[in-house]
Amino acid sequence: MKITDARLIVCSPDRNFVTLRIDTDEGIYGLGDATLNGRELAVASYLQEHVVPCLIGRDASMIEDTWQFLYRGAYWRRGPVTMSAIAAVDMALWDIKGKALNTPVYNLLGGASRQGCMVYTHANGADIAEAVDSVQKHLAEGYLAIRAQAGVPGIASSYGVPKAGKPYEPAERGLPSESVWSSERYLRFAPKLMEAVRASVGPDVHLLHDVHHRLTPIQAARLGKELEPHDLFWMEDPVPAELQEGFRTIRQHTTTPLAVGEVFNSIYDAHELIRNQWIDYLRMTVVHGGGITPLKKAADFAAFYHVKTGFHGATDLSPVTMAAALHLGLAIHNFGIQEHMPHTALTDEVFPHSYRFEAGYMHPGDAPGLGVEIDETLAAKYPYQRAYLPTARLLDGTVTDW
Ligand code: CS2
Ligand code: MG
Repeated sequence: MKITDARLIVCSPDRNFVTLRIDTDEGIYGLGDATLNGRELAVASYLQEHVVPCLIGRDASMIEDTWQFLYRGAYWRRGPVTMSAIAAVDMALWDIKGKALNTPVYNLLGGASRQGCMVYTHANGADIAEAVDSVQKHLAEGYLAIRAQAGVPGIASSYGVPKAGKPYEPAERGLPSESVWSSERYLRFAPKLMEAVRASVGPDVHLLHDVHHRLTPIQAARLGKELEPHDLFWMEDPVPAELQEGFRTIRQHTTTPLAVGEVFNSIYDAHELIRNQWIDYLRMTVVHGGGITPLKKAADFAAFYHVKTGFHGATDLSPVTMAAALHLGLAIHNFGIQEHMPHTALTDEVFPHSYRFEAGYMHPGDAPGLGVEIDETLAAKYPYQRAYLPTARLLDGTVTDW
């Protein structure tokens, strides 16, 4: 089965997405997600200018060989742009293989290991009361696991909390916005938030919280200890994770489970964290981690060290990545949980899909391949609009991590 064409579909139904379509001489095509929030056109250009010319004529059935060719053949390795581009090719080839064999991709990864993938969604509010209400709303929708975030007193706008009246969207059209951050004010507040949320839901609901890379290791150690009575499913991204060893400090002080990795693009970003059991959940995502092929390997490596998966699933990853994550999550043994920030209705209209939510779980469906399509006519009505992730500064103006 030869690749005859590969082309990019860049669109912006409520937010930007980059999709790769690969066509073959047997009339079967596959889709891959290449979306990198805030740097979408960098990946589109990498694919269009440097990868697509190498794909034409290649055997579409050779998924591993194509991945190795694109990874090692570039000479320059890793990084979110390169790995998102390789991921899009990888996802499309798995989609093609599933369609050619008339089976869903999870069947090619070992078959289902569970009935469905438990998911968590985002609850948030301008203050604790609003956040508690938001948690209750999502409980009523059937979620068994919920992430809680709230506005921090004394900080104008906090991570994970939408601007008044808008759905939360981690990308803003126009140039990067600047917000102010104070870890001190946050550290005084976060335990109160999680105490109130736990009191409102009782002991059985899985609660998660995202620190979003903002603390030092010892601050994260303090927060983890103070959150222990509220029995979190995980505390996410406590510190920027370039220094994997920073997690040793956190681990020495707290039993609150730790999750990290949504910004990782290679197992080498996490292998010390996993080998030393400094984390409990690996958050790498199919699109930014290089595709299904390397994510399966990363999950298998993590399994040896009692580390489970918690694949990233924000709205800035397209429905193609959500589908791929669910196929992988359904098959691997050490699945932990899947993030589910539902896309907007318009995005779901542009990307019709077979995955479904039911009673706190998601299933990829049994359509051959990944089970996602793209309505190119509708997509063309929503052209790309430059958008950036927000940035942040401390109270004294020093740039910090958003
Ligand atoms: C967040 C993301 O979902 C999460 O855990 O960290 O929403 C993140 O802020 C965005 O994906 C950044 O593009
Ligand atoms: Mg996060």
